[in-house]
Amino acid sequence: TFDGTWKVDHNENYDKFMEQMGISMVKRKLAAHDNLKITIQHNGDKFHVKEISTFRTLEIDFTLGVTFEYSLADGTELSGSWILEGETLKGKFTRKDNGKELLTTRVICGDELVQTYSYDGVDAKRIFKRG
Ligand code: MYR
Repeated sequence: TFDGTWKVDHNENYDKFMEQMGISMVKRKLAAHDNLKITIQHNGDKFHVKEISTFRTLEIDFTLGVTFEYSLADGTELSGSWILEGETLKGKFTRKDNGKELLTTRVICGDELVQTYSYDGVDAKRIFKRG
């Protein structure tokens, strides 16, 4: 289950991914150490995610398959939705400023939650441990 609190442990190719997203070097350096912690609770199709980082604290509610809005810490606005395919949460979001797609997945691997990101040909991962 995805439920519980997850703290980011390490990243793979996240700097390149953020660069592709157009994020400045200074912001990327900060974002690489954002101490992201997410708490996921879900009940059927309804998810509640609490996100805490050095940038902000916010709470997000979404329903699988239902489009919602989400803003990144730098203000970039996305619109999209999550679905569950087997054991994998698959998110398909679109940037409102340029129409490009950001794909993301969440999957539990052993005692880790692995989130993948894909944007404009660049893939990255953030690996979380229970916290
Ligand atoms: C959630 O389930 O946590 C809320 C919705 C997440 C939407 C997509 C997340 C993409 C985050 C990309 C980070 C990019 C930093 C450049």
